[in-house]
Amino acid sequence: MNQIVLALTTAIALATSASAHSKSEQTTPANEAVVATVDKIEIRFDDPMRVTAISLTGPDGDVEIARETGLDPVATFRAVPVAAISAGVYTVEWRGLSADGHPMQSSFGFTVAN
Ligand SMILES: [Cu+2]
Repeated sequence: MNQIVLALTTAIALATSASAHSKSEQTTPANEAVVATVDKIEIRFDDPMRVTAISLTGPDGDVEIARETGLDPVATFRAVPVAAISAGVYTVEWRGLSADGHPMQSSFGFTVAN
């Protein structure tokens, strides 16, 4: 009986780790960084993420960005600002679909100083 319980516990633990959410590991610019300019926005994931929505908001509101990676799951998501970015505090918000199929969302921020 105890062996059956142990085997079940192990199976559940394996299933849980195999279906863990993808998550954001690092970003460019780094969260809370102070940068002189922004020529790209990158989000690196531990497992491929399908980024379904992303926005960049600054002191003057929404900033237009162009995706360089499409709607397929990627380990590194990349987008570029369409125009030069002025000084101020910015927030990137994104939503996506994790490799295990769960919807994810997160945000990070940085300051452009010049
Ligand atoms: Cu999940």
